Amino acid sequence: MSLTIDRLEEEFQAKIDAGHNIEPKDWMPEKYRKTHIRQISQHAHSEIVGMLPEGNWITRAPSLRRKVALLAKVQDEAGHGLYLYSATETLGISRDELFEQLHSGKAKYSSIFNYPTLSWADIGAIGWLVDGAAIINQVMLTRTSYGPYARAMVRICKEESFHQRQGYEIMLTLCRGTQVQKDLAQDALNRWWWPSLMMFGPRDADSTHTEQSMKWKIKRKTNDELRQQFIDITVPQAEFLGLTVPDPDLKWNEERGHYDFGEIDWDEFWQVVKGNGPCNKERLDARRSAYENGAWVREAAMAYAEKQEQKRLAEVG
Ligand code: FAQ
Repeated sequence: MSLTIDRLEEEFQAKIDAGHNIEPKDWMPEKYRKTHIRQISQHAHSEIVGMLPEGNWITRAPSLRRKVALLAKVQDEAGHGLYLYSATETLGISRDELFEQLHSGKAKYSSIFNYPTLSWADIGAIGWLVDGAAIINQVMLTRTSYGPYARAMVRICKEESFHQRQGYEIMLTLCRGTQVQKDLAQDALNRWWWPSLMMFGPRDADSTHTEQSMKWKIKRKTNDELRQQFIDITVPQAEFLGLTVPDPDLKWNEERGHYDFGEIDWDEFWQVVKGNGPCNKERLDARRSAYENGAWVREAAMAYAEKQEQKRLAEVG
């Protein structure tokens, strides 16, 4: 038995090394399946929890144009959640189980969504920095080894790049506006910069899953590599806006060809991951109550689907 598993694992690894995708009905090691359930469902949860900080500003957007764009963006995040929950279900876990894991606090979602959105400029900063960080992480995931995840990521990345431009345009407008508007933009950058760097996860040296995930081509780049890539791209964008990145140690390193940057507050990161961030409780309460209040919609949809199926069966005879 163990010989057979060893052989299957060898063949599995060879398939990945040769650059082939793994599909739902293919044999896969149990750990590969579980790693994907963990990562894709955390990603799905992040998308739907991520709707909350931005949803907070829909009714207060400064113009109809901004309101329409923000509504569309938040709706896109719901769509991303749907694709990702569907991709997770191909691994043999039900939607109900996934929601139970989120609502009970067992499943994680991205630390970034546990911070509050205090001003309209935060909507600009989220689009620019949070979607910007998400794209850098997710472009890599369009080539991840699990087929349904990789395919979902292609469309998600296209939409995220539109979101990033939407955010940057808000920042640009504020920075070209009055001093008060520019101050709002700077304040938003000050509060969102470090949490955005934390989105990429712990340092490589402290990452539990990176080594195995790189071997299985779930991840194509490490947390630290992606974080550096994000900083190198984003610092010139901040300079173009005329804003100051809140890191006194940030400096271009000619020799490395990258920016050097200051120490991230890892204690804050782990506190937020463990549920002690500024908005963790509020976010989970909002998700739980949305789920409970939506029970009648799910029941009605299921009853309708059942009725349609009975009708179809009666017609077939
Ligand atoms: N927050 O060993 P690693 C978005 C956990 S979507 C919370 O390095 P891994 C769109 C990690 O789960 C944003 N927990 O883990 C949007 C693990 O704990 P576990 C979400 C974190 O998986 C924009 C432990 O730490 N994106 O923004 C975080 O190899 C605007 C050790 O870490 C994705 O989910 C964190 N930041 O690498 C929506 C992308 N980082 O599970 C609305 C897919 C780490 O053993 C508005 N995910 N942890 O208990 C990934 O690429 C990876 O899962 C990483 C973490 C890179 C996030």
